Amino acid sequence: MKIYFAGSIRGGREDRALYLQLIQYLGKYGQVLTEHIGDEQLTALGEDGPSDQWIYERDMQWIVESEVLVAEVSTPSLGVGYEIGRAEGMNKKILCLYRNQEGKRLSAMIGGNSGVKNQTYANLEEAKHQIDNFFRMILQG
Ligand code: 6IA
Repeated sequence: MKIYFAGSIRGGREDRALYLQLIQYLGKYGQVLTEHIGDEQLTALGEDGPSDQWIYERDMQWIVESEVLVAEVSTPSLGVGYEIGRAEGMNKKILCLYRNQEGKRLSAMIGGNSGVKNQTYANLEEAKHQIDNFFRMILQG
């Protein structure tokens, strides 16, 4: 199964170590196309490498190919929100993982959206548990 993992890049890289751990865990269920999102070297500027147009086209193609999109949505990111909306339009199965943080609230466009599975978690173990539940649901059809 191809899995698209979405996590903030230019929205802020504070959670990159967590993204890496989630990506590694998702490997249990399939091929994660977007492993670079956990890359320690990738900064919020994303300054090196291919053009933005190239990145956009490749990422859209990967969403088309994926069966599932898992997004970590604790750090608000235009790109992640856009990917969720596009994936929803393609009828992909979508899990959004959100860590409750004092003084912050998840966008209503995600939190109020019945087209995605929203789950909150407090730590990595809980996030893994939510991932397991989500894939159990999918695999049971
Ligand atoms: O708005 P954001 O940058 O936070 O959006 C992050 C989301 O958009 C991620 O889930 C990615 O799938 C996608 N995305 C945004 N920028 C990149 C990117 N730039 N590389 C891959 N996916 C991206 C880095 C360029 C790199 C070669 C240095």
